[in-house]
Amino acid sequence: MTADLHLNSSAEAFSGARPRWSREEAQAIYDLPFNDLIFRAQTVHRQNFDPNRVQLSRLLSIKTGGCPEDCAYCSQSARHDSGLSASKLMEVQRVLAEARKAQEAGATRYCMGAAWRSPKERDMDAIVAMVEGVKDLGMETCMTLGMLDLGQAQRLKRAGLDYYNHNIDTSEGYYPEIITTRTFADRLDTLANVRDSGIKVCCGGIVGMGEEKVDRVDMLVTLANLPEPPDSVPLNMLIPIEGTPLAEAEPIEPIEFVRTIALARILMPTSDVRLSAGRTAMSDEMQALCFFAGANSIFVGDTLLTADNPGEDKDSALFRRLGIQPTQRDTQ
Ligand code: SAM
Ligand code: DTB
Ligand code: SF4
Repeated sequence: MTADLHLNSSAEAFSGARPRWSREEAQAIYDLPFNDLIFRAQTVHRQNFDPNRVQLSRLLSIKTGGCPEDCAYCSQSARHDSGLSASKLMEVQRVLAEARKAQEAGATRYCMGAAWRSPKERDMDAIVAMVEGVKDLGMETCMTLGMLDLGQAQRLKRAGLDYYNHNIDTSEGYYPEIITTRTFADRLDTLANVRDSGIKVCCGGIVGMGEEKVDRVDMLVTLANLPEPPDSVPLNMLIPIEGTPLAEAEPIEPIEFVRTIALARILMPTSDVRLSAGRTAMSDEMQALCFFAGANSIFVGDTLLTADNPGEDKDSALFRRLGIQPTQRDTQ
């Protein structure tokens, strides 16, 4: 590793200690001949996971639309005209009824998302009740509510929250092209609050937003060099949404997406790597390659937060063809 590594924010995020990966090392892995890259990723994957098991998470939008942030990809920003109507925070009992259905369909983790810059104090009691209720069902709980301060993170931890999702979304260099209402450093602060409160970190990003290859590599190096690599790394392929600034973004070339998954697996050997948004636009063969490259988790169900997802019939047919079984997990 060389001194110029320290140009990368990931080095700073690593609190002055030696970063685990340099951009140069990561770039060299990303650029390997495809067969060498996938072989290496699959080897690392087998050292840490059952290669024929994939964990199932289910999402629910508990508060949709009307978000004050300006994330260029998002259907829920009040600044874009995506045609989505905004809703209030969902009733706790409705959330729990949806979680029960997801559990019956095989999901082991329930991830609740709100279109907020950050949670308001007046919403915390309901949020806490949702976490406690889903936990009582015996599912792992995850929330994604925007920025959190340490006190909010500690309160969610006390309620029994297992994971908090907060993505860096892209490289530090490309970030200002995508979001201007909160900084990359703000994101790292929230991740630190989540980590310091003892909640597991779920953090990843989006591929296919017009970024360069180097941005995909930098994003993964930042994640791998956090004080601890995220427990869960969702990798989303942009779902282009009409009315957003990225509606016409050039789709990512499938092999480039698979390379991104493989690099994530190699840089973060023990993290769950989730093949997240964008699966409706992927062929079965592309998804099979993503699993071969080390993805070991997906979102199930026919919607994500607001956008379409393949749904149970398609996913069980794909799993049958590939001989993949859903992971059974005990919650702690
Ligand atoms: N409002 C919260 C926040 O941004 O922190 C939580 C919800 S937000 C929708 C969660 C993540 O979903 C984003 O950070 C982004 O990575 C991903 N996402 C949102 N819209 C997407 C799209 N159109 N295509 C792919 N990924 C998307
Ligand atoms: C993540 O990285 N992907 C999920 C989850 N974290 C919250 C969200 C995907 C959202 C896709 C667009 C939508 O449904 O609106
Ligand atoms: Fe709001 Fe989250 Fe969408 Fe950004 S990604 S506009 S913060 S809901």
